[in-house]
Amino acid sequence: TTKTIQSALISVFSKEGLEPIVRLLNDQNVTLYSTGGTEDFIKSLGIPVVAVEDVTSYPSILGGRVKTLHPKVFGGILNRQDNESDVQQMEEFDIPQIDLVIVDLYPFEKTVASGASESDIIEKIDIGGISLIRAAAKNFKDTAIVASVDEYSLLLDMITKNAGATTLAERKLLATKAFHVSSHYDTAIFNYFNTDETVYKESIADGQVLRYGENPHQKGFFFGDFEAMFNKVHGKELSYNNLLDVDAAVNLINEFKNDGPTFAILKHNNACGLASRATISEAYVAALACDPTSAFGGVLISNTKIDVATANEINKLFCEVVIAPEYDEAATAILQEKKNRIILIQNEVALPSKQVRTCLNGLLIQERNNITDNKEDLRTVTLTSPKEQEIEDLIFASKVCKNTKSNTIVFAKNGTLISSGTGQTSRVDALLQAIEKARVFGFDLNGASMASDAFFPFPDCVEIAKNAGITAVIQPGGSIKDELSINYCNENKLAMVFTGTRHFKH
Ligand code: 93A
Repeated sequence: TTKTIQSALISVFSKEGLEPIVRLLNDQNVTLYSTGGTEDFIKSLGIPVVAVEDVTSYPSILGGRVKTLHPKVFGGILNRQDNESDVQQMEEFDIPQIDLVIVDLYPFEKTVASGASESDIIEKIDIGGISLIRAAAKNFKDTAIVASVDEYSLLLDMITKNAGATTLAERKLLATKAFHVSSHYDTAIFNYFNTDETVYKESIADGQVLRYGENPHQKGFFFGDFEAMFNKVHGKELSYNNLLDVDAAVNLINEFKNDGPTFAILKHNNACGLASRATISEAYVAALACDPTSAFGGVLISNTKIDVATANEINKLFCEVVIAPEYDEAATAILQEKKNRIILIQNEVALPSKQVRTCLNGLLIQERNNITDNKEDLRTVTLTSPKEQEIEDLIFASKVCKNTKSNTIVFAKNGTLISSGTGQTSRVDALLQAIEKARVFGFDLNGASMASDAFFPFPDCVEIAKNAGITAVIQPGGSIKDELSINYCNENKLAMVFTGTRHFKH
């Protein structure tokens, strides 16, 4: 699989950086083939080079539009050296073997950016070069491709290291980089033509055109396989905002996959109700009690089958979406009474391991937050240890925290979300919001547990929490001022555990 380079076709727009490569190849007695301007450049270095025209017996025609596009060139690149008929045809048609292709494409993007005229831009759509790249990359088993100046140093390394030879793995790596170049190039051309997003809708045949985006004046699209994740049983079309809430709901309920019956209610991507109980109808009632005001128009999700009792309770509420892994037949019938209500059956489908969002003029990509805090991760840092029920509640609250916009503070008690502060610019604000919400909905915070998505830089949060009735705290820890919060807890008999894992969500 290691191949010694004996011949190379070089066709580059920019001649920069080419000299050392050409010299090295020449030192290794590689036969060089080249196109007009590149040929002149190589000749000017005093290095022998064969004109492509001499291989094809054709001149460059149509003002250079057709110079390398010829069976003798592409045959030399695309032939399979372990294929008998290929080998025989190479001989029959007198096709020279080409082991290495070096291309630097016409600078399409630069030409567009320069404000050139349409006809100048069109001339800068490289046809022969892109074909050379794709052909050589396709035949990486036999041919090496360098599709960009950026890969010159890599090529130099490869051929100096191996005395003019490339390995299969190296050629495959070069091919991967080459397809990156060619796909980027064609995307740039597409974007230039698609000025008014003319073919946007058609080009997302696999995607879904939404009624609109976040607001009615914004267009919106969904790329994904909704049907793989859900069976839609009933209801109107999902909106952009519905999809975001459904995503948040699925992520949240997945944390409770292995727990008993658990029901969550979400609004604006955050939980406004969540409870685990012996039955799903009890869980629903407890979840709704957390914040019945916010629940109006919310997205509901259950980790288990929805029965008739639960459906009857849900039916009293105006809600946008109901999601569950299963429904009793009669329960579906009840939920369907509201014409627009969206009813989804959630299938067991893994979510992508990476999360993507736009950032400035590019993308931010990150791994999904795959850590769910569990009992084994907890390190008690205070003299007082959390009681058994508190440990359950701390884990429960931490799972909600992880799935709530930062900064966030979550209160939980007896498997029930009591209240939370969500998406605040300060942690104290999140805490005060949670306390106020608990008060408004008539909850007693005495003996409740508190979770924070990130550490406390000051002891103010534990102090305010303590005064509100909180008895146990879960947080990642890791502030240089952790001791201040720990000391306060010790002086006031609060239990606090560290998880070591921060759960920011922005
Ligand atoms: O106009 S093309 O699309 N037609 C071709 O057959 C062709 N072959 C190579 N442009 C073509 N090229 C491009 O010419 C290469 O991608 C490179 O950018 C440029 C090198 O031309 P020269 O060697 O004449 O400077």
